[in-house]
Amino acid sequence: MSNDSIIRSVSEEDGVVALTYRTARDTAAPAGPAWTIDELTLKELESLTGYADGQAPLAHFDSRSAAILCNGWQSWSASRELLPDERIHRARFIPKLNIYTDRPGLPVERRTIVSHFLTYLRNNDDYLVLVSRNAGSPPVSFRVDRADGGRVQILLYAEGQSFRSGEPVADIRLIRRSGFFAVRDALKKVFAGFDLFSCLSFLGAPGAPRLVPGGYESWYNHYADIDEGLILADLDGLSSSPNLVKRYYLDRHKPTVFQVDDGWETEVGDWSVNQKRFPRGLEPISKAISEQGLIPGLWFAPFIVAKNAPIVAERPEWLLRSANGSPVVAGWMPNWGGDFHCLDLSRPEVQSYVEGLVRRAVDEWGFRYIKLDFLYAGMLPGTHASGGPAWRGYEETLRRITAIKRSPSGQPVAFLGCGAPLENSFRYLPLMRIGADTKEDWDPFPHRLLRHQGRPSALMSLVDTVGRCLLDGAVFMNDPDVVFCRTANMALTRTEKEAVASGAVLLASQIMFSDDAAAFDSREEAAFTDWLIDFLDATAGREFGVRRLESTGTRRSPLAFRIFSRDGIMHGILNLDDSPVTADGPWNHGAVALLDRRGADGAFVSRSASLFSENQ
Ligand code: 9PG
Repeated sequence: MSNDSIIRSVSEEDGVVALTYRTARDTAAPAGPAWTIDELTLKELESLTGYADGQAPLAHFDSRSAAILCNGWQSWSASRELLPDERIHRARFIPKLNIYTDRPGLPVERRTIVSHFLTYLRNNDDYLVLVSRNAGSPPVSFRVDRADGGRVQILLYAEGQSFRSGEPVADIRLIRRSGFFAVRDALKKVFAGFDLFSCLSFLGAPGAPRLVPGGYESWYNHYADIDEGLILADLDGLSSSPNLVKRYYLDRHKPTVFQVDDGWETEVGDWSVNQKRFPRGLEPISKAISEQGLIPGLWFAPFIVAKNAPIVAERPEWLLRSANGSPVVAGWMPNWGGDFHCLDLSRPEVQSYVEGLVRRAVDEWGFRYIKLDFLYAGMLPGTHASGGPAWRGYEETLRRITAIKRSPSGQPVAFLGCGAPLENSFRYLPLMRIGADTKEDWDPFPHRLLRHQGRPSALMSLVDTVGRCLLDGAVFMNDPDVVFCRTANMALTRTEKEAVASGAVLLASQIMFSDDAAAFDSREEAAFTDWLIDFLDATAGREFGVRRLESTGTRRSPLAFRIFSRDGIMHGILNLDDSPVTADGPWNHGAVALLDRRGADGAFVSRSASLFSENQ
């Protein structure tokens, strides 16, 4: 133990080791964003897992060569395994973009790997996992150092928090397992006590083996440029053309979401309805959606405030401020007037205000699926008026919002988290965006040049979908962001669209769609929609795992992955690399292709997905 104010105790259940930390005396978290409560060598971690299984000695982990998971702080922060020569970049030229993705005070580092909530070391199929079973405590970060045989520091973001003697501080679970599904099963067990998913069951088809919420959202085609006419036209379009939502959800009588995204509000921070765009308000919109048999959904970013929003002048004391009294900069968005700010969620009156916004949307406007976005801004450091650590106001606010469980007529309400710090959110927002925004373009300039992890990009979004796949169904119902079928306003090739759809269908849980269904293009779009529905049906009810493709001796390891079903019947390759990759697998031994994107040379083409089945 590196810290004498903290006591670690070790126990073991079902082959999972619990490292529980308590204070040895009354203790205040030190000033600053990171409190190191423990440091363990890889050797110590391995010997702790000697409890597990009690069987033949397990393979040793080599910190120099292992793949190590770097799980980003919030939904949009990059999440991927890193090989020894790999790292995650921070944004350059516009450093403010890093506010979106950094854990405050603990950005991604060059020398070590900083992973939040969850990390693992992986050698081939063997995993050594560390995860924080957070039941209401400071968020945990793992700083993993490959040097000197390997070392893991456990860091808390607890600034401002005081602990009584003996109070729990952190509960870390250590899991050593062979195989993707064994790890996910262990995670499921660790988090089972929270009963995370029953509140979402109304979004799934009754009796279906898997919960696959889905439907339409307005962002990824019109972006913020929406109004009543356009939203109602998209709504009508859904039932009038043979689009994905109609054929896979509506025609099969599955619960279907229709979510209005950013653009309805007067201004970010002024959550009145934009009168120019929605002169009749939003009630007629939600009514029309409900009458078509869909679940009306609405976007909010309730913790952030644009500079010009009236609340800045009306309630200056509600803004979170830094030590010098100026409002904390919560991010930068040119369309919102540049820098924007955030609310001080430690104030009960701010909590009531935010809760009231959501209550109005549910009780008066009629929405039952609420996308809560830019949530990271609720955990920024600042001079919180009621004192205490940032996570506490954040959780209390989420608790109050998500206590809204029913509409006035008694129908259930669901929440989707987005841009959210994962660890302090899962107990409130089990339906969660787990990656950067996707885009109708693979990885466009100039954003790629900026190296912003959270840039809207089909590639970045897919990398995160892979990186967080282990959490899907264990801690979150993962929302991978939308799939695209359309051909208008589309820079993705057919093969790239297949890769986007395969990531969503096989490696995550929600299937949303933003296409303009009224403009359905009968030839190409119908062909793609046909393929996607066949693909959904062929893979339905199966659980899939993913693993980085082993290096083939090239200079650089390709950004490519093996995909495999739990029943061992389906195998494929997701090649996100810009070069083709070769790999051996059942496709070389008679398996039937569901999707085959091998070139004439037998290599899997760049930016593609392929899937094969051994079921004749
Ligand atoms: C609406 C959008 C959509 C989208 C959300 C969120 O890191 N960034 O710069 C960044 C900015 C915006 C953003 C995501 C990342 O988009 O994810 O689905 O709702 O807001 O404004």
